Amino acid sequence: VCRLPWWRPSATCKLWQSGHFLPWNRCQMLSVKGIKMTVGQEQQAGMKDKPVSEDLETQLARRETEALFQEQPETGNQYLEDTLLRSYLKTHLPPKVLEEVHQDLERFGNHLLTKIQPLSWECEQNPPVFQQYNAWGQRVDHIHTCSAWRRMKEISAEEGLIAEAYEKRYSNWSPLYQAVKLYLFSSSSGGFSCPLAMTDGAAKVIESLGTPGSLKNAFDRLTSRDPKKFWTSGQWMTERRGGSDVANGTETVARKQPDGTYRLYGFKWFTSAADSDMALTLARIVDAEGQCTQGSRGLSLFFLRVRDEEGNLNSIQVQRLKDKLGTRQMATAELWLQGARAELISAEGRGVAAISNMLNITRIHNVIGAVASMRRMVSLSRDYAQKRVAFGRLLKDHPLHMQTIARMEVQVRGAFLLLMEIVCLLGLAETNLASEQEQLLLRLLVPVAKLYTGKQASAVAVEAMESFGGQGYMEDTGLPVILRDTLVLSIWEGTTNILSLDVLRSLAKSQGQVMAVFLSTVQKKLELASGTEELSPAVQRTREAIGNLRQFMVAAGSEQALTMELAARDFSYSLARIYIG
Ligand code: UCC
Repeated sequence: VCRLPWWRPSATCKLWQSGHFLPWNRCQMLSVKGIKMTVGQEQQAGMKDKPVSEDLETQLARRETEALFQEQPETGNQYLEDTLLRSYLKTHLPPKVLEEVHQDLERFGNHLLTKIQPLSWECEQNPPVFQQYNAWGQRVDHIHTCSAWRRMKEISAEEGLIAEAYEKRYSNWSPLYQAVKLYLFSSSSGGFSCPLAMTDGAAKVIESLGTPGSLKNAFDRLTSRDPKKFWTSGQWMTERRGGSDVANGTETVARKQPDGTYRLYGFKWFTSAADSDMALTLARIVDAEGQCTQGSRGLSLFFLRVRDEEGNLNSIQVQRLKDKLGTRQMATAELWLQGARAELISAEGRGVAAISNMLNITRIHNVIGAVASMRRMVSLSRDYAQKRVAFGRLLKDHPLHMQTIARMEVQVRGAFLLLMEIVCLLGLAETNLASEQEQLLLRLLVPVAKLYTGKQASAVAVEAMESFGGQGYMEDTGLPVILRDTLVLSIWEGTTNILSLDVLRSLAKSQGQVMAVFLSTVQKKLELASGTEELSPAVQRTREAIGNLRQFMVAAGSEQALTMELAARDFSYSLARIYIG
């Protein structure tokens, strides 16, 4: 009752003073003036002259309404509840690894439920705030983040969400273990998955460069389990001309300094997790004549700290924070680089190739985020179906409703298995155990999975939202937050079309070898599946799809490049569906 802003226990309210609420029938015996008013009308009328009975009437009327409210859908320990995840780990991990990992994941699942999930909501409620000037007119450019967001950073270190992959405690299984933790964390991370993606990508780039001495400190911090040491990284690629055509869109220039470092000048138009400690970014090196090479060949990769030891910005000005549809928990900013001190970390002109290591990692994180958000939405939908009664039955007893949920469940499971395939391959590649074929397959499957699951996640999230009826559309259920955050997955880290073209790039660069590996891998899986009677219709359909794909490729071989470009998206979707199948 006290939650209602218009209800105040007044001096005249004897009932309140006595500490008793009368039952409904006794209430009716009191004054009945105004008793037919609705809650809304009463609000308008105000409370000043209301008789005692009116308060009670409203309370009780409201209680009756409350009795109509639905039970809230919930998830429990997401690790324990995820039967596919658990069976996957059981069938793939060596027993010793499984034992240790299982214990940690069960604990982590509880921690997510009790401690981390509430922080996630806090992050959503307290988005970052940008303060450009202090009270005395000095420019401070401070991005204020909430305590829950900062706690997420500590938790990420404590849980080893990045460290796990680099410590390689479980050899080639470490990246899979890391991915599973990130998958469980993702939907409860309050957007912190984004800085983690870029942090992992930056660590990967530094590792692939052989961790040069000058970057050792950064690498140790990115991969640290100590919250006091742990750094996150940004990935500043997008400039005002756009984010896909990096080769032509990058205007930032780098001027070499006498001490061998560089100073960067330019405008980074979309920098996610702008509160990060460091960043990797692209710029064009200016020669002695003040000229620089245009296009991709003019781009080099740089490392920079965002602030110095005293906390001052590294000759960077924050123009403003972006006003985004989703991922509002995370500060995305427009940044002016006004001579930011940076270190060249790629060969000159090899910036795009060097940062592609980062892109491939962040794209895998994108897949993790996509599968996680689908999992969360469908799990909530499933739970709700066991609680909500409509037309005299629980939703779960309505066949059409269950068919809808089952179809979503198939989507999630397929996407999950595709993700697991990728992180298994990544694990082999990271430990130098991957064959050339496995490396090629990984190169192909990353863009395929990113583009497919990014789109799939939005569709599944919308469908799942509908399964809650109007409630799904209500902000305070938290469901629209998941939907908004999911919508970005097909946009950032390469849009669907850009990634479809990346699929073609991988085909061209390997002279078709990636396709040969893809087809032989799928054939092997089909042979295994054909031993199971129940799977024969699925095997048959997948074989037909492969037949169509082969026919298309033969026909496209004699066509212009335009044909392949026009087909790139459908072609990539086919690869995803066949592999998932
Ligand atoms: O910055 C961002 C942060 C947002 C936060 C994200 C967090 C995600 C978290 C999710 C958690 C839930 S968003 C901005 C992201 N921007 C992009 O993704 C860029 C999209 N555009 C592309 O991907 C384009 O295709 C480009 C930039 C790669 C095209 O560049 P170029 O220079 O025109 O491409 P080239 O000339 O074809 O490639 C240059 C070299 C080639 O190597 P060489 O020279 O040896 O032949 C390519 O093979 O780079 C190589 N390369 C690659 N190698 C290009 N892409 C790849 C790749 N994916 N893998 C390996």
